Amino acid sequence: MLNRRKFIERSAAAGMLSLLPSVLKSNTLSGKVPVKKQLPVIISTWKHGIPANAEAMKTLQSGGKVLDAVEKGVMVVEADPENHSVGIGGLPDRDGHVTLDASIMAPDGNAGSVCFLENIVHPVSVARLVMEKTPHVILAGEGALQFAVESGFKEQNLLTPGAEKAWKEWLEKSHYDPVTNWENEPNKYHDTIGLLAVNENGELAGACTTSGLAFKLHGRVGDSPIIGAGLFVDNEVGGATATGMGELVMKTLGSFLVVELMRNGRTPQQACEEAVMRIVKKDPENKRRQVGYIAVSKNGETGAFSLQPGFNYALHQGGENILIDSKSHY
Ligand code: SD4
Repeated sequence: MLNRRKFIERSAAAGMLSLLPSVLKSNTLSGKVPVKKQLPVIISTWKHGIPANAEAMKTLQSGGKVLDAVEKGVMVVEADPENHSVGIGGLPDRDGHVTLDASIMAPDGNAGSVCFLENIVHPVSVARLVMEKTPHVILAGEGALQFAVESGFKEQNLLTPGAEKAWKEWLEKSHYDPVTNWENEPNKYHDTIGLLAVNENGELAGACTTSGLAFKLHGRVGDSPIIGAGLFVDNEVGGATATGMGELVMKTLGSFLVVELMRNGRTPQQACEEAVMRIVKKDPENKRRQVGYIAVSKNGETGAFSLQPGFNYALHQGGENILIDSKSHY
């Protein structure tokens, strides 16, 4: 646990360290996790990040753009029907609708997203088209679906038998209380995927995609499609993405906060910790909920931090693609 005193000590130490040349700063808050500054790097949330990272790295290595890499990486998870929190197979809202949120950001600062979108397996690709082919940033619901279909996406029922069964079981009690770390239950290792990539030239992109909170109210939109909340990338600085209870992330505009803290000299690790501490300070819900951030700087340094234990992330760097347990506040 990072108590207040330790946090203040660390922050003070970090303040002094900011006076040092960056090469000396690399081991500040990393704990057991080795801090590398090596490009290219791909980092993503949860265990499903491992295959997503592999696809993203393959895309980079075969000459793809960093934007292609983040899109292709998260598409692996969107297409997996066994994953009950992203794309097809996602758990529905309480009325039985699978409604998807996704966003994407490019190195030039451009951004696109969709929210409350039904019947499309790859919302991230629709988000990319919103970014590239329209003057807008977000399309929602029926309008997003209309745009997707007109752009050539096929409609498909996303409610798999497994997800429908889970929903019907939930309906028996209809008690709504988002569970912390349910993604870590056996055979349910999944949650929102947020993925950030920096290519060999230091160009950054990010993507985030989810079916949101299981059994949410119909019409609920989470943090993932809100630029600055669930995802933010600034090619001059770095990127950040969030997972967990989106309401806490939105109220603190968490990913933007992480990137701004990095802009002001924090390492990715320090920035993630400070953004989590902002939630601890501002939101009484924090004790019962999970939020996790991951971040990467332009030079390839990474960080992660969560409210509760149990959050993990996948890091592909220096020829290894590994799952790492995040440090947490509690
Ligand atoms: C949301 N942040 O919709 C997403 C869901 C998530 O752990 O990541 N849950 O709030």
